Amino acid sequence: MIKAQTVTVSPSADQATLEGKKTLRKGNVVITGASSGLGLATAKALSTVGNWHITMACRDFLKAEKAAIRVGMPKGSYSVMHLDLASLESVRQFVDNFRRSGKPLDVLVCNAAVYLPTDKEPTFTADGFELSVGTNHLGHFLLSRLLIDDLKQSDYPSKRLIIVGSITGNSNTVAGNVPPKANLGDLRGLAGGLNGVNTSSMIDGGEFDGAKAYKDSKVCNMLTMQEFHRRFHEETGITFASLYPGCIAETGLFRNHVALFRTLFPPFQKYITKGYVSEEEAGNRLAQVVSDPSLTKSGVYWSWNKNSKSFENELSKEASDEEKARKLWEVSEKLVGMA
Ligand code: LMG
Ligand code: NDP
Ligand code: PMR
Repeated sequence: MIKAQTVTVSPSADQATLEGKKTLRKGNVVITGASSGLGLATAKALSTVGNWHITMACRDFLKAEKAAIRVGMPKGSYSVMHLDLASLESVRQFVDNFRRSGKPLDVLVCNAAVYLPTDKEPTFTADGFELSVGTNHLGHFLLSRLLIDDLKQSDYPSKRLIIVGSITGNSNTVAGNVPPKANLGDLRGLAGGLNGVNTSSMIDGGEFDGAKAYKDSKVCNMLTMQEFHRRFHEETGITFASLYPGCIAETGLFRNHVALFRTLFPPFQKYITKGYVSEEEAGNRLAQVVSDPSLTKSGVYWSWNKNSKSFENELSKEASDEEKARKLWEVSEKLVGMA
């Protein structure tokens, strides 16, 4: 059994005031890919507030432990649990282990991702799905489909499921029009299992393109958030949200890109597009979506303006297509063994 920890918080920043209570137990948040970049910065931001316990769901246990210590997360504010999103078996094991920890689940953040822009040939997850869509979308899809039951059971006043999206998956922006553009087509490749053997490794059935596969996976993330909202929000009161945290041009996401890109990209974003944001600032933004009492609206894709103020952003036509979202849900359920 867990012992509920109570902390007194100032009424202005207190989610419990939503319920009219004076104290609130610690919130329990699971963040995937918290060993670097945005996930780590978010974990750090939440750990310093004091009223969160962060489960860092990471594929590299030691790297995550070291990272938490390096950024100064207080001991006791976090635990590291193994999760490899590129294996459905590992996702199921993580869910079992988390349940065994006895912690309630109050907020789940699907943050981890891989980006393979320079690969000429596809690589695959343990289950044979193309690696970027397999990790970024299908691994998270199974994780959140399973953990929705745990979120439902939590007695926390503001329960949330957050799936990180991006501007590059939205073709209603300049960034979303840099080729190769996201396009899920009629999902024929996904329906075939993305295995690159008897079907295409790309969702739309086309030739492998790592940069496109990443952008497609982000469209899947944003569609999944909305489909969750339609299926579960009214019944459960859970807040479903996605976001574009800004261009965090120096994270590990670009580790596989050519060296020239890694050198030019940060100054390009800082001085030309002005879309650049530091890891720390981006972490504060995602931490807001986790815990800010004013960000409880469900079905929303958050972005931030020049003054770092949040606003509800508009998604592209494809990233808000209800029919596609429903089809994506059904096909994904089959692929992860939930249908
Ligand atoms: C490709 O690689 C892969 O080949 C492809 O398969 C696919 O995966 C794709 O999107 C995924 O990526 C990327 C490759 C081409 O990028 C590079 O290797 C070059 C890095 C390009 C980085 C983007 C920013 C480019 C802007 C450069 C400006 C530098 C600014 C420094 C500012 C300092 C200010 C003090 O990627 C591309 O698609 C990019 C193609 C365009 C690159 C060339 C554009 C030149 C634009 C010129 C701008 C002029 C700016 C001059 C700056 C003066 C400032 C005073
Ligand atoms: P990072 O590469 O720094 O972080 C990605 C994290 O995902 C790492 O912790 C990585 O683990 C983890 N990860 C990768 N594969 C797996 C796996 N199979 N199982 C478990 N964890 C895995 O990139 P960012 O911080 O930039 O990316 C975080 C999120 O932000 C992504 O969803 C990305 O799409 C999104 N985003 C990023 C933007 C940017 O400009 N950087 C802009 C918009 C959105 P490990 O440390 O072991 O490698
Ligand atoms: Mg982009 C005009 C604004 C803008 C913004 C906010 C981004 C964000 N980008 C913008 C513009 C441009 N980019 C332009 C004009 C170009 C052509 C020079 C350009 C190029 C470019 C490349 C090659 N941009 C990129 C790449 C990548 O490899 C990154 C990518 O697509 O990753 C999938 C990327 C990004 N630009 C962004 C953001 C946020 C990314 C990366 C991350 C992501 O979506 O997760």
